[in-house]
Amino acid sequence: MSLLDRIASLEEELAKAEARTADEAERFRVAMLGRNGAVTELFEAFKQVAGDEKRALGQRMNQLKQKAQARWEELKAGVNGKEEMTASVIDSSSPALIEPTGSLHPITLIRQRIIDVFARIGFTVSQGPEVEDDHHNFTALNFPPDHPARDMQDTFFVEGPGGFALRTHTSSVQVRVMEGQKPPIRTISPGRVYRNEAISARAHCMFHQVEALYVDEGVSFAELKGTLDYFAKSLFGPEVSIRLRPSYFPFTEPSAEVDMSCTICGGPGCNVCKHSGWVEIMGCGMVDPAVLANCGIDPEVYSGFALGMGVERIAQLIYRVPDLRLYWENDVRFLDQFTSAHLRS
Ligand code: 2NL
Repeated sequence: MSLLDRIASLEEELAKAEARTADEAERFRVAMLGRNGAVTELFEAFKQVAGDEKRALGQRMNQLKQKAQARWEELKAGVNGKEEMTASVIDSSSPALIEPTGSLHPITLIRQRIIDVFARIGFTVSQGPEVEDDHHNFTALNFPPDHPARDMQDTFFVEGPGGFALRTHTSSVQVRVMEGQKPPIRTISPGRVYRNEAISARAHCMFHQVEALYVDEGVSFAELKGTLDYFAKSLFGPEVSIRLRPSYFPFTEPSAEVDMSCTICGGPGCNVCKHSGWVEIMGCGMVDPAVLANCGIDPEVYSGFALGMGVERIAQLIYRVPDLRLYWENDVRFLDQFTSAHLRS
């Protein structure tokens, strides 16, 4: 048989070859491409061919070798597929795979905890528009016409007529509640608020606020203090205490900043409390009688307290978030820490 005929018959053999197991595929490789394999032997014979004939045959020889190799790869792949099929018997005793789950955002988690704490003492949740008019965001709240918060530098104004702006606090929602409802009023207003600030580790142009408002006959500062103490202990633990520092807001009189004993160091001082033992958690005060009157509530009959806090700030204290920008970068290494999957053991 000529070399050309032997090549052709081997190619036929290659095409017909089959393998049902890995052993059979390996036997094919040895029979064809092994040291004494048919293809290898043909190459030995090829060495004897005379020079000019060699060039013409060389290409066919190389094709044969490539075909043999390709066929071997095919047989191997087919075998692997089949072996996997027979091996995929379900092992009902093996532990279930826990699929990775998404998570609620830390701001969502803390906002819900704050809502729950107020819900237990009878506060409802109120919502309102994020684009507000001047009346609800400023005027009704006693902001004088020349107040700096009304400045372009502090507030995002919406282009066009009507003097609309992105609300700078959710007090605007509380104004809407008072305008539409008679006391007693017990409500909180969680929501996004906007301030025209440069973004840094401590400030953002958007943050989340929860305000609380209680209006009824005879509401006193003592009830405000009691509510603040209840709130701090519910959220941070029974060992925390609060203190008030006099402050100023246009819409409350008197007004105060609320500090809580530092939950990180417990008193002696650390970086978080700047070595004072106290951390600021919110602002509060008695609703200014002028604000009640602006909202159609008779200040001779009713009084009220209000408070407002930043959710990012509260979440920062609970989760020890070092930089506010982490909340909005959506880095899964940050977000993953709030999934419940890693809490399962
Ligand atoms: C803060 C301080 C505060 C209020 C919000 C309020 C609302 C009405 C009337 C009077 Cl309708 N007051 N809200 C009062 C005191 C402080 O927020 O630092 N927020 C992040």
